[in-house]
Amino acid sequence: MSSNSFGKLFTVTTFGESHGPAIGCVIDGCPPGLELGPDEFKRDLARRAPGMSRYTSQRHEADDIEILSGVFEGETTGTPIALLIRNTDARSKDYSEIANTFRPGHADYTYWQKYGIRDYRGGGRSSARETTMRVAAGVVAKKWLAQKFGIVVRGWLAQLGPLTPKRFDWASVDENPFFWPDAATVSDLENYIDTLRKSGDSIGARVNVVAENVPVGWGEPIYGKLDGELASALMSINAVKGVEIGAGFAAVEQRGSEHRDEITPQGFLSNHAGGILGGISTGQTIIASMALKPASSILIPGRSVNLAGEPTSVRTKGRHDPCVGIRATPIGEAMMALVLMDQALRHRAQCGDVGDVRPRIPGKPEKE
Ligand code: EPS
Repeated sequence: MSSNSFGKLFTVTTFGESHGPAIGCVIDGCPPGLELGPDEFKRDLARRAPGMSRYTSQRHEADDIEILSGVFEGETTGTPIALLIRNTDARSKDYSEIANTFRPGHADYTYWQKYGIRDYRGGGRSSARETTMRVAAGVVAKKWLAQKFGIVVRGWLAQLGPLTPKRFDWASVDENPFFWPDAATVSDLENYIDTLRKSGDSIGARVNVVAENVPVGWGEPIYGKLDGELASALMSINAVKGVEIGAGFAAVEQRGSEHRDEITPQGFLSNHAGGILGGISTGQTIIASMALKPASSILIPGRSVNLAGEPTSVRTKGRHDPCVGIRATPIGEAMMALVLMDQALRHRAQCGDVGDVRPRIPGKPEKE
């Protein structure tokens, strides 16, 4: 009932609070024999971590993974993999002023109403700190998907407030702290965030995530559709307010003759479907996009009420992100990988004996 677990055959349960002693997860259902060591988590955890550039929260977490179980002599054993990260840089006094009130636009209010008790330190369980463990679990899923199928899951920042990239180059994405695909306009983002930070405000963003080389056939109609589970997984990321698959909301203005992806023996001619038809992967690139709201922890005072329901004004001090979208790319990738890993195992369980059905249309070439 409490919904801290995710997946059906490859399940991930996360636990912990932002200012508690540690955060962690338990991954169950991972196939045995996958080589795994603590160092493999470092890259993705560092890509997501706060304090890695001056454009994000200045909390400095080591994010060192301890593997507590499920790995023996460097390989997964098929038993639950428990991962732990100790919190090392929580500064709870920043939150003393909001202990008795609610940040407008934050989960402070709804957690309080639902549970009748709230860990206000760093937002407790509602903090984006929890996404660290999604990224950690995603490392395992990404590795298995890459080894088994050559699947590559990767993403980029597609919009920051009013700014959009003018060019697209995968090489640039890894070379700046924004995951921005256009090296020539990175300085626009830097200037924008510097000015925004001085004003004490925050801004929204769009992050795109793709999975290449996904085989045809993954996804379970009707209630386990691949796009349905992907949308749910991406929407479960803190601050996400919208998810699109393929053409997404642009489909509203498209004609059927334009939206449909025509098929030739050489491949599909377009990919408005985002690589999913009827909830099942087509073999094309899976394309998802998510909208992240501007964070509510800002220095500009806003009206709220205190625990007694009396009017008050809230201004959030501390080490906050002016744009949570800047750090969201690895989180989106992780959620995409977790959904795919779970669906891959489920497909193997039910349909592993089906074999090749003709005609099989190559995923490429396609225009995306
Ligand atoms: C967060 C608020 C900040 C961020 C935190 C997410 O927490 P604090 O005020 O304790 O510094 O630093 O991000 C992380 C700690 C992290 O690992 O991503 C929030 O309200 O979501």
